[in-house]
Amino acid sequence: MRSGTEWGSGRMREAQLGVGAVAQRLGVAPSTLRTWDRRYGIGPSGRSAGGHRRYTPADVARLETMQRQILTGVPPQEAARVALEAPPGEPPRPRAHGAGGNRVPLKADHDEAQATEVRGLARAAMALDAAATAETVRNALRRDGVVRAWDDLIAPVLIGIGRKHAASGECVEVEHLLSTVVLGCLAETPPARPLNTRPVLLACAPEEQHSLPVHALAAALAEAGAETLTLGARVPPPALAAAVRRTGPRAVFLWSQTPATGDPAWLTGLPSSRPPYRIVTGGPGWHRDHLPPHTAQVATLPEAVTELTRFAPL
Ligand code: B12
Repeated sequence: MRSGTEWGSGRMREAQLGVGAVAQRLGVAPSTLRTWDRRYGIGPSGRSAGGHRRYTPADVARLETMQRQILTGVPPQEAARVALEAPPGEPPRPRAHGAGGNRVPLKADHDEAQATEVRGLARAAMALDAAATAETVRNALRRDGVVRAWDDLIAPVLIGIGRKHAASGECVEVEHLLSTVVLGCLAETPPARPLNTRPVLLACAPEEQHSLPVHALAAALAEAGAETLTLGARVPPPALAAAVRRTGPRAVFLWSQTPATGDPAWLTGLPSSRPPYRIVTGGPGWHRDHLPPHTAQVATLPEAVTELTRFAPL
C-alpha cells in the first residue's frame, strides 16, 4: 500500500480518480469500493457530470487508512469510522472514552452483549427458527465484519452445538440448519472482482465435508479486497491440481476438519507453477507431523487472512 502523501505532488494533487483507478491503486476490486461507499459511507467527495464517483487524494488516503485497519482485524464499519474521523495526513487515534457524553461501550458491556448474542443465536438454531437465525447472523456480519462475526458469534455457537451432538448424538438437524443459514449469509458478501491475475484458491481436503470455515475465509478475504476462488467441500486432488494449473494461484488454502481427511501425503503431488504458490493449511484435522516442510499452518481465521493477504499488491 502506498502512502497518501507520495501521491500529492504538483498537478496530481488536484487530480480526481475514477473508481477503477482507485481500486487498482489499493489492489481491491471496484465493487469493494462501491460497497464501502454504500454500506459504510466512505466514498468520494464528488461525482463527475455523468454521476461517476470521483476520488480526491484525501478520499484515497482515507480509503488506505480503512484498508490498513481491516487488515489488522478491525471490522469494516469500525475501520470506516476511524478513517473518516482521522484528520487528513495523520494516523488514526483510538477513540477517547466518554467524549461529549457519547459513552464508548466498555469491554465488559461488549462481553455481556456478545454473550447475549451467542445465547440468542444458539436458541434460534436449536428452535430451528431459520428466520431469526439468519437475522442474527446477517446483523453480526454487517455490523462487525466477517472475522469478528465468525470468531465471536458463529464459531462459538457451532462449537457449542458440536459438543451437544458429541454428548447426546442429537442436534444433527440443528447443525444442518445453522450451516445452511450461515453459508447463505456469508454468500451475501460480494466477491472481489478479479484485478490481479493470481487468486487465492480455497478448498477442503478430499472427502472433507466441513466447508464452512473455507467459506468464512473467502468472505473475509473478499471483505479485505483480495481475489479468491472457492472450490468448497470434498475436492479431489486431481481437481485441485487442474484448478492450480488453470489459475496460477498466489496461494492455496486447504482445510481439514477431521483426522479422517487429514493425511497430507497427497499434497506433495500438487503441480508446481511459475511463479510458485504457497500452500497454507488450516483446521484441526491435519496430521501436523506429516505436513510437507514447505506448507504454512494457520490456527485462526484472522491468522489465515493475514497470511493470505501478505502477497496481495497492497
Ligand atoms: C457444522 C458441522 C457439520 C456440518 C458441516 C456443514 C458444512 N458445510 O460445513 C455437517 C452436518 C455436514 C457435518 C457433518 C459431519 N460431521 Co460435523 N460438525 C459440524 C460442526 C458443528 C461445525 C464445523 C465447523 O465449521 N467447524 C469450524 C469451527 C467453528 O470449529 P473448530 O474447527 O473446532 O474451531 C477451532 C479451530 O479450527 C479454529 N478456527 C475456527 N474457525 C476457523 C477458521 C479458519 C479459517 C481457521 C484457520 C481456524 C479456525 O478455532 C477453533 C478453536 O481452536 C462441528 C463442531 C466443531 N467443533 O467443529 C462438527 C464436527 C466437526 N462434526 C463431526 C462429525 C463426526 C461429523 C460427521 C462424521 C457426522 C456423521 N456421523 O455423519 C459428518 C461427516 C463429515 C465429513 N466426512 O466431512 C465431529 C468431528 C469429530 C472428529 N474430531 O472427528 C464434530 C467435531 C462434532 C462432534 N463434536 O462430534 N458436520
